[in-house]
Amino acid sequence: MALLEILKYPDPRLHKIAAPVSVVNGEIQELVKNMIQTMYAAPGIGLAAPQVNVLKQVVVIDISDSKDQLHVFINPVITASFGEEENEEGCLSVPDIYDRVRRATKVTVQAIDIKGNRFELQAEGLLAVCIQHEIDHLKGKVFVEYLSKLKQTRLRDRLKKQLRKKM
Ligand code: K1U
Ligand code: ZN
Repeated sequence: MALLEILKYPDPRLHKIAAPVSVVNGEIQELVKNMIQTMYAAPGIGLAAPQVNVLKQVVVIDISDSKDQLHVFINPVITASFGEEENEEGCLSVPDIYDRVRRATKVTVQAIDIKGNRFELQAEGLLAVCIQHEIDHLKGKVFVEYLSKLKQTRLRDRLKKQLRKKM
């Protein structure tokens, strides 16, 4: 297993669109294992393949404190959503930034698991928020894009300044 490098906003590669997985083979299973290890090590509660520069529709999520409620979603699609509420979100690609985002309260998601079997899951609370956040990553969308233009400009300027300091 290996720890993968997580791309940091405003890296333009975070805005590329991920392609569906055609077959769940050994290569995909290896990617999933590495993503799980990277998510737990970060630490985070979710990770989407484009965040580690792989343009495939693969997501891992574990919102539990005990790290024993892992979900793997390959080619996930939200087929139904209910309600709307605002919650605080963070992102491993935007370190140290947390802000409120309005999303559906409950979602139904269809996906393929690590063994290649199709499944459907109904989620609410933090799991529903995280599923929507990760599926956005597959579409090239980062949560800060829901914030006001002013906040986005300030954030980009701050991150660019930090990058310049590091060089
Ligand atoms: O996609 C990502 O970058 C992962 C992200 C998932 C997420 C968090 C909160 C709301 C929506 C989506 C994170 O994991 S950020 C880190 C985080 O939330 C966390 C880290 C350690 C312990 C508990 C939470
Ligand atoms: Zn994220």
